[in-house]
Amino acid sequence: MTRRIPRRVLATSAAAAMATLGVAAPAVADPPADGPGCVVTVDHTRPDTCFATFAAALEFASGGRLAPGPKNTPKDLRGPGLDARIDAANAESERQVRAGARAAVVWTVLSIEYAEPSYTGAYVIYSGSNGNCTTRTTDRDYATPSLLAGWVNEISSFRSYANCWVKHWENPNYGGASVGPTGSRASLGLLDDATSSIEWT
Ligand SMILES: [Ca+2]
Ligand SMILES: [Ca+2]
Repeated sequence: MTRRIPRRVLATSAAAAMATLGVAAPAVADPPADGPGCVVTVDHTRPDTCFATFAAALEFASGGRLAPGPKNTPKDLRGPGLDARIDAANAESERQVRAGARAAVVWTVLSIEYAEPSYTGAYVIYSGSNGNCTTRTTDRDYATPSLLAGWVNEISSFRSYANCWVKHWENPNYGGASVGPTGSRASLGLLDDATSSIEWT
């Protein structure tokens, strides 16, 4: 797990993966709010989808609650207010899920995984359709046994939402070394550029 892939190779891989989805790959150093990125729905209730801007990706990930517009300009959807706006959208999703409104399909933002430390660089937004994580940390509320093409051994930081703590694993299918579960981390430490699967608990 000490093997490191040169960043140039990773960038090329990510570019190839995203090109197949019709979206130009982000420069790794781009601020997260400005660049293209992808949304992965971990329970596979909708396809992985990539967008040209962070605002568009967040709109999809939040089920339209954080749609670009007068109340959600790109400026609002980044910076210090971002976490609060995602939390508010997730709270409404949670309320609907618990009220049994599943027929409408409710989307919850689970975490944003970043390619660079301190929540910068290319990003993937993970979403789910079953509301918040439970407070118990020994269960598995959501999980993905593998990562989007181009993202293996790439994640360097993440922000968690929806009452989820995140556990990063070295190998696919939750094998090898792990970090977490914890809330947001500006650095993945042992698993910096070494994650291949993720659990949300
Ligand atoms: Ca990285
Ligand atoms: Ca839990």
